[in-house]
Order: sequence, then C-alpha cells, then structure tokens
Amino acid sequence: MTLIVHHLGVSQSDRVVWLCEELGIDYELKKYDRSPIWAPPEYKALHPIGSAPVIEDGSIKLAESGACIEYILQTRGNGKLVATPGQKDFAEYLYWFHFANGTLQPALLLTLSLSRTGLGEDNEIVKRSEARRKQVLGFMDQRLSEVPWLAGEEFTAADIMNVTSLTTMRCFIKYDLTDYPNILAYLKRVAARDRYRYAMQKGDPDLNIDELTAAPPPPLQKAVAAVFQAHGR
Ligand SMILES: N[C@@H](CCC(=O)N[C@@H](CS)C(=O)NCC(=O)O)C(=O)O
Repeated sequence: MTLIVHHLGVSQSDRVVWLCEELGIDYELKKYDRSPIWAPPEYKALHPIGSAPVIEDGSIKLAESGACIEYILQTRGNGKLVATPGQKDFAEYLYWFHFANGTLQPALLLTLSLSRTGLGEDNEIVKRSEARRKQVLGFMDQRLSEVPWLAGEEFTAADIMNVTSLTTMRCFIKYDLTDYPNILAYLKRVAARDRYRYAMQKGDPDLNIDELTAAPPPPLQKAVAAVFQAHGR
C-alpha cells in the first residue's frame, strides 16, 4: 500500500516529507498551496481538523504531525531514526520529540498571536511571552552546545519534529536567533543533510534553506511574503 502524504506548502507537514526521504520509503506526495494564508478547501476537506499534515495509508487517514511521524516510523521505519528502551538516549529522544509540539511550537505561536494584537512591548503578557520564548530557545541552545543532535549523538525523528519551528515557521513568526549560536550551527548541520535538501526541494522549493540566518526575515517564501503584504501583516 502506497503511503500518501498530503503536504501543505510552507507548513509543519514538511516534517513528514523529510521523514519519508530520510527513511527512503515509497510514498506519494500530494502538494497543496496555501489559499491565501490558510489551507485550501480541498485540504480542509481531508480531515475534520483541517490542518496539515494529513497522511493516508489504505483506509487509514491520520492528522497531527507527531502521530503521523510515529505511525510512519512504526509501520515503515525498521527501527531507524528512533531510540528505544534500553538505549542510552531513549529518555532524551522522547523528551525532545515531544518538546517540539508540546513546548517549542506553543511558545512560538504565542509570539505570533500576540504580534497580531497590537499590544506593545511593555504589555505584561507580551513580556511574559517574550521571556518564555527566550527560555525555550535558550534551553534548546544549551542542549545543542552539548550534543550534535537533540537526542544525543545520532540524528533522530526528534530533530525532524523540531526543525520546522526553526525554519519554515519563521516565515510566519519573526524571531531572531542571534543569541543562539548553537541552534544556528545545528541548522547548518541540518541544511547539509542531503535528504533534508532533497525533501525541501520536493516539498517547498521556494524556501531558501541556504539562508537559515539569525536575523528575521528568515527564509521567506516569496509567495507567502506577497500574501502577507497584501493583507497588511
Ligand atoms: N499540532 C498540529 C498543528 C497543525 C497545524 O496547525 N498546521 C498548520 C500548518 S503549520 C495548518 O494546517 N495551517 C493551515 C490552516 O489551518 O488552514 C500538528 O502538528 O499537526
């Protein structure tokens, strides 16, 4: 049964495309453009939750990136890109895998939401959100000063879960990485991976992964930039 990956351009579903490429498995990629910012109606129709990613495997249709990634790892991964009980990095692997959608992405989304409210830098909630984002990125930077990959010495699915928040999501959430040299060095290691480059070329060819720089704007997709400009954002 061929796995179908429904990929929404410039979205967290790049995690799934990247995983499939790292595993070297057969899959069919279906690409959708944003319309203009959100997922188009045909994407929304795929699953009641209406957000990317969505995968299909025969009669199974699954959303939520963490679930999609685990599903693919368990059904087609052959033990690759994971750490298992008894292995040295098991606990760190679990922690960083879940850190992506449990801690990092919520901290960034709060920054994004507050930036649209018009509340100033002096606002207490804005200050708290800023402090939280710095704490979360600082912690990640500290981790990456100790090990090359989030789970430890080996590249794993925990990296695939987290990277999109540091790359693709920066098209929407503008934050600076100057204070996080270890994250920047990590992104260079990521961008040097052939399978990552290939996946991004296939899924989001307009994203310039060679410009994963500290300062915003980050690798901004031209089409998305134009839409944001048109909406005065
Ligand atoms: N926690 C969910 C978040 C899914 C999500 O919000 N996806 C965004 C893309 S980054 C989306 O589909 N946005 C377009 C829309 O909601 O129309 C996951 O990891 O799958």
